[in-house]
Amino acid sequence: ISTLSLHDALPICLGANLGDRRATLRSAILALQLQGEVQAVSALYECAPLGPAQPDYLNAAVLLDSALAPGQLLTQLLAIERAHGRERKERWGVRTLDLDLLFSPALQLDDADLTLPHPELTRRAFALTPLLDVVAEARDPHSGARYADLLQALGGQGVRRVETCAAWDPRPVGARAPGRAE
Ligand code: A4P
Ligand code: MG
Repeated sequence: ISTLSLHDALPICLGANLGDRRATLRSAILALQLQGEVQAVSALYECAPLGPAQPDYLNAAVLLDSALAPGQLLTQLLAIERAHGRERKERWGVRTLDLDLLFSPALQLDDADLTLPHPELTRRAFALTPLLDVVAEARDPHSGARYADLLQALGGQGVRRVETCAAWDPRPVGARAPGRAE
């Protein structure tokens, strides 16, 4: 029954607020390309931090079509975080790289190590804004509400677009979906 859901493309949010943030996000996307097909890359956003006082984040999102099940993909995301110098100290604290699975259209999960949709997604403009770049019509699998409407209700939360996807997308030009360039 779950065969179909294994092959749904999954949106992933990327965040960095330590070190060369832009280089880290580019490098993370290249690493994600080894896990499947990166079908779309969002614009790049500079975002006020949520959580304890810390530097601003760069945030982005990608849509990854992978043969991995979400749990297996999460294991890979944690490995990519570690490869980029991620250390876990304080909840919601400063980080070189954070990779969060945002939701799966066909699957809701509440496991010890994986919750889908991401429990904070509907409260976070820094995740919803890039998400909508890569899946404009995305809906919350719980409520059916359009994420675009939820984002509008949140207000801006200090999210500023700093680069279009065409300007910073690290994938080779041939690998970019037609129509995505701005
Ligand atoms: N986990 C469960 N569900 C998921 C999921 N859907 N995606 C588990 C990814 N991970 C998931 O994560 C802790 C554990 O959550 C993982 O090992 C995984 O098994 P973490 O990133 O080490 O924990 P954390 O950062 O201490 O807490 P949390 O709640 O995961 O933080 P978030 O949600 O990652 O948020 N402000 C801005 N502007 N931009 C940001 O990107 N990021 C955070 C961190 C805070 N403030 C931010 C940003
Ligand atoms: Mg995380």
